[in-house]
Amino acid sequence: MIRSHQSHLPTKNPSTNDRMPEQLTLYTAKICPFAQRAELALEEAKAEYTRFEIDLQNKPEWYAPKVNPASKVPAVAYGGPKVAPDQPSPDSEKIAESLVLLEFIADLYPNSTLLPKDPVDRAKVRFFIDAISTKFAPGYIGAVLRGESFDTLFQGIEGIQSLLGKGDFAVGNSFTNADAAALPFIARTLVALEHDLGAFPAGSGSQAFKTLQEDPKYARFRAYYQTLASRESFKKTFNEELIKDVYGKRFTALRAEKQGGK
Ligand SMILES: N[C@@H](CCC(=O)N[C@@H](CS)C(=O)NCC(=O)O)C(=O)O
Repeated sequence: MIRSHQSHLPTKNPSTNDRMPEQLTLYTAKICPFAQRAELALEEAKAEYTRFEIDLQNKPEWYAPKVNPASKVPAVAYGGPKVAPDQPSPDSEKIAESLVLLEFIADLYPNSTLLPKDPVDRAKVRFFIDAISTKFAPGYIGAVLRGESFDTLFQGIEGIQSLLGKGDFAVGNSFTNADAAALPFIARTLVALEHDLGAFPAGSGSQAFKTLQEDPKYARFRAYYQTLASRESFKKTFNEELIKDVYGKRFTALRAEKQGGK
């Protein structure tokens, strides 16, 4: 049967008039900060979904042609018949890109706190996400993944701090998409620095971690991270041991190569 586009519109719950989400399969990978964004939003929205881990080192041959032509995680198959995740149906909608998915999940679950109702607060959520994309994430990529100066990372952290309001979260007193966009990058940065696992010279990660832990200048950032890290959604979607293991192997090999090349 050919499924018409119209039939992808969610049905409505007759008592509340809310849209009832259809089946949702998330293609994800524990190591990936972009993918964890979508997992956090789904958990916070208390969504029903099927999680499918993609091995990024050995991606299934059906993944790009049938789910995401860009061959990246996260991606979602939404609607259509309930099928095994490794046999995606052509009748489900395929949606990719972490920030698009955050908006999509908030749209599916309008009663969650992911996107506030107030237009100003919604703009603040989006502005915060923009700061993560343009300031914080480049700092993490530069310092941790490429071994560049820590300056951009510290500037990114100060940038985040300057946007935090009086509430415990990025915007107000509830977990929003701003937090979902930020947390995976902050968590990976802190694990990399604490365990001195990065493309930076040995010892400099630990030093940067000490500064972040002890300098009163970063107290607000520390409190913000504590609030987010204590969420059940985070505990369920973050595997610190795996991150340590993967970063450990990757950066120990890189340092050995650099030493050998001296
Ligand atoms: N802009 C994308 C980036 C997603 C991305 O780069 N994902 C990486 C893993 S963290 C990936 O799937 N890379 C493909 C690969 O490793 O082959 C998003 O926000 O979703």
